[in-house]
Amino acid sequence: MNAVLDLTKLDRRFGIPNIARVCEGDGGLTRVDITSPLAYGGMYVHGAQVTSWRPAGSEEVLFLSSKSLWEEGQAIRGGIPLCFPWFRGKADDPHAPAHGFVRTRSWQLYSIVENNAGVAVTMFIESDEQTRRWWPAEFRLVHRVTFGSELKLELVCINTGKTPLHFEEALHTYNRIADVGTVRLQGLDGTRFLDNTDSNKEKTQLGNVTIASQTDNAFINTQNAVDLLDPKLRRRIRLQKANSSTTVVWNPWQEGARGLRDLGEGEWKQFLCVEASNIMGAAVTLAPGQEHTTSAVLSVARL
Ligand code: TA6
Repeated sequence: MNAVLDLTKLDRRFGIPNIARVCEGDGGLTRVDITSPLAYGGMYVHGAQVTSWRPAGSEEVLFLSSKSLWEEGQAIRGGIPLCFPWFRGKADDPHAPAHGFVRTRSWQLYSIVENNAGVAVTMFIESDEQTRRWWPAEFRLVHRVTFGSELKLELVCINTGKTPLHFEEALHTYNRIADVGTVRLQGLDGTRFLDNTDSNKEKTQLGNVTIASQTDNAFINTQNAVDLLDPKLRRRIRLQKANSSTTVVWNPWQEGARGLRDLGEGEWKQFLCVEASNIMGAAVTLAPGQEHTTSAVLSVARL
């Protein structure tokens, strides 16, 4: 009964009639649903994770696995997971959760505001005894997402401690596509990348990125916008970013998908992750009291 009461209280406090409501999502997890004239969308309090964005006149832009787990301690497979304060494994602790600990924690809902750009949902998480177990740092992390004709994501990290913070971060976006073997990614021609399928060897991208096998590339020293062209869905998904020096491109292909129990049969073909990030040599250092905002804007257009 308490859970229902809590949801009713949250919806009464934050909901906007016919525009935004706080409701029970998959697995009983709390979700904010957006139903505005500019866009429909969904964002879970679990991991402050966007799971859906459908601008008016378009189809769903984000991929969500049919086999995703919906429980504390597990990341939702799809949408836009937040990786913080490390990316992939933690260098000094093989037992630490992959991609950090914020995508598997409940955040706090701070505000839902309708503005000219759409509906802005803000959630935050702060350091506590759980986070200190993995990372002895004091921080506040704010995720502000504006659901409109574009999807704007802002991830703000504030160093609330007395010592410098050093962290990696990624907006791990799962773009929904028809068939990964037919798409191409424009905007990274000539860019250096670290190939995680080849011991992170440094290589140079020649022309568009196309996917014909397991791909896990961290493009470095790039602030470029990139266009994901999908001939079958006849659309282009554009990622523009700010204060992000790396762009990760990932698809597990068939062999990598075998190890993902939370991915439906054959669903590896239906997404390509393109991630605004600051990882490896581009990790961020913040002095006490300083803050850093990484932002990304997704937009779609017909091909
Ligand atoms: O972003 C690419 C990547 O780091 C890959 O190496 C792969 O591990 C992927 O993230 C998915 O990670 P996850 O922990 O969500 O299964």
